[in-house]
Amino acid sequence: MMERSKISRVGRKNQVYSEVTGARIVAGCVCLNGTKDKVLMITSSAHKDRWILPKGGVESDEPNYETTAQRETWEEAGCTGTVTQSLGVVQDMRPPKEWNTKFRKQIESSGDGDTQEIITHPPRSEFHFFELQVDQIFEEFPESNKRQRKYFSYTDARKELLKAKRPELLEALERSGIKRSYNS
Ligand code: 5FA
Repeated sequence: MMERSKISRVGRKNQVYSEVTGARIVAGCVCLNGTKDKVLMITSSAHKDRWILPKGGVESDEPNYETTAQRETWEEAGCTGTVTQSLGVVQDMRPPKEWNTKFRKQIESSGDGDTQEIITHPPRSEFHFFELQVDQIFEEFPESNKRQRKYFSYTDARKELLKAKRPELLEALERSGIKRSYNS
């Protein structure tokens, strides 16, 4: 039984980072309704008009990513349920903040066709996603006065994640078993 705390864990003190790439390790859930044709989304706290999926930083005292994913889903979306499958890892591959516009343009135009120079960078974050079948939705939860929450069809969720420029969250949704309707 998952413990439903009254407040969110805050701060980055116990945040876990990848030993290999230095990426911040994050876990979250694709929360599906009973008929698997809707996904529960929340608004981002940084951009209140953008809809995203519940997720957050893995902390060093947590036993596994599934526990973090369910904790974050409770704190941010106020729902509990059963994890039905792991959706693997998706990454935030935005270029590092230190790469200024001029440098990025140089990289994009580098290479003469034959010898394309490949310049890579590590991911900023790695997201471990799980599919969760929603059992219960609560009115009051730690971030209920900070976020909006709503169910979306696959088509509408896809639109929102494209609008929010979150390809990694869209990839997690695509890997889930959400039903895609043929006529929309
Ligand atoms: N962030 C912003 N844009 C991103 C992108 N396109 N790809 C990947 N990561 C991106 O912002 C949360 C964090 O995600 C920010 O630190 C930002 O650098 C990064 P958000 O995803 O818009 O969600 P939020 O504003 O609701 O943030 P919180 O839930 O409060 O924070 P976290 O998701 O970091 O989780 P936590 O604080 O609960 O551990």
